[in-house]
Amino acid sequence: MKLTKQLLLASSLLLNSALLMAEEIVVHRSSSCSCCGKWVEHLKQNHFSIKDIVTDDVQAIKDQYGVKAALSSCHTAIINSYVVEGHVPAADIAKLLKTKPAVVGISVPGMPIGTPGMEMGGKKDVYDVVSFDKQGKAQVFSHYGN
Ligand SMILES: [Cu+2]
Repeated sequence: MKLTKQLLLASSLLLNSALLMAEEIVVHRSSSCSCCGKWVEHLKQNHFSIKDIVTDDVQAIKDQYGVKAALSSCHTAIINSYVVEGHVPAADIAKLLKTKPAVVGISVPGMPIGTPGMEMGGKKDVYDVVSFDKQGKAQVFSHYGN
């Protein structure tokens, strides 16, 4: 029956999104980084399950996962073997998990104002979320602002 098929499709879609959120994100950040904590709050609000690792040596994690200096930001997170560097919006992490591109991870290099965790009133920088490969070659993944 057509209806049964639609019901099956609907339930498998629900299952997919449930699985997506069940994926744990491991966040490495230093205790002195307040914007990192705010980004973790942003993930919580978007129903991610979070393993929050406070460390004095976030750079060691960046070196381990191949996050080059030009791509780096304050905190480094890992989800489903992907690197999520810096103040990446939750929607882009969901997009990463859904589209599964052949990249090392995604990043918002630096700390643009107006990214999740970097709110400063109504001020918003124009910024890109980039994906990057092992060589550190970056490509625009999402664009925000004008
Ligand atoms: Cu930050």
